[in-house]
Amino acid sequence: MRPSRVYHRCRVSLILSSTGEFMRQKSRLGNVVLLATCAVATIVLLPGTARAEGNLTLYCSPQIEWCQLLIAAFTKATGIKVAMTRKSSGETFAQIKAEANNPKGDVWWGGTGDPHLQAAEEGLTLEYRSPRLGELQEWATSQAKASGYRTVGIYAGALGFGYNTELVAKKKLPEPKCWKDLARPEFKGEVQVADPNSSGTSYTMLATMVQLLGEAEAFEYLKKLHRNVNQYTKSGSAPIKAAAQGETAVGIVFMHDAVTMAVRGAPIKTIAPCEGTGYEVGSMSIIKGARNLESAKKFYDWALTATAQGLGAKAEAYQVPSNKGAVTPPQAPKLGEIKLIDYDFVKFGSSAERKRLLEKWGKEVKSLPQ
Ligand code: S7P
Repeated sequence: MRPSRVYHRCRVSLILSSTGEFMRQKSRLGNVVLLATCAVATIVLLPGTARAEGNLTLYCSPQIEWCQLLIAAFTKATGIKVAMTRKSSGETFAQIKAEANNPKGDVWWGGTGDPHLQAAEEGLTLEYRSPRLGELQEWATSQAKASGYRTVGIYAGALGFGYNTELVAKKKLPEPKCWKDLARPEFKGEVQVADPNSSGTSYTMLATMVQLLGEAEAFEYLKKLHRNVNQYTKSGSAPIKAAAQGETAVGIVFMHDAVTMAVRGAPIKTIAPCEGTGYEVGSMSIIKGARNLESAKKFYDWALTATAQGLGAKAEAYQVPSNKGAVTPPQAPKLGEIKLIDYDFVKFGSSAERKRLLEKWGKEVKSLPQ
């Protein structure tokens, strides 16, 4: 079975945590074969009741809890066994590109839309028109049209930040409400954000600033912000997890990731920045050269259903689903009430622009002393 090739590179260390959703899933499924941890988590699920109906290798970019719930439900519905790896959006794009001559994944599910569009443009993903396209919101199908049907929107979410109210009060910091507040000298060492090379969240921030302020002013802002950043993380949601733990005052993340922390009881306030903000169209693509193409198409069609998209809330994932019939979780930030920019997905998801901005950020921002 192909996934075992993944396992031998990982040190098998534990069967994940003894708490929460995973254990509930474990008892529902009965038969969790193996969970290995290394840089990523990889799982093979063999539900007791379903007949083996094929295999699927899934590259998953959203929250691990959602990825796990999704594959368990898919296997239960179809009998198709899934080997899943969770990595951030930029990292998954880099992996698919590196594997282009010998593709190992079948479907890339979730993660910000820009690198999915870049993968489409670079011919790394396959054209597929799901019969379910008609059930989707216009913002999801326009992603499909823009890519020549090599990707499709599965959810949306606005960028923002969250802060630890207790830490901000304790340190007597002003309550941040705007992007410009995060660059103020009082916030030195108090802000955490991911590295845009690995993280789709952080690339969304970079592209948002360029669209909101114009490129020259955006880079001046990012240089000032750099002085306040205590760490550039690999994963986009890590900064808000750190804020929830009291390790940083502010985490720049998608607003729904901050909501998840608040729902779990952390003293996190979610902010839609006063100047306006960008957003993502989380996307899904079939990888060109997929070895399990039939399973890939079945997963793709299933993942667009209202039922599959309704699973997000159960995993405390509060993005807005793309199927018009799917219920938007009440906790999801209300996109209609947020000052959203008219994010140019075609431009900022293009190969040349993404490469150029990332290189420029590396040279002009990351390399500066703090
Ligand atoms: O945590 C959910 C989410 O914010 O993560 C996805 C993102 O690609 C993964 O994070 P990074 O690539 O930034 O590490 C988003 O698409 C999704 O909404």
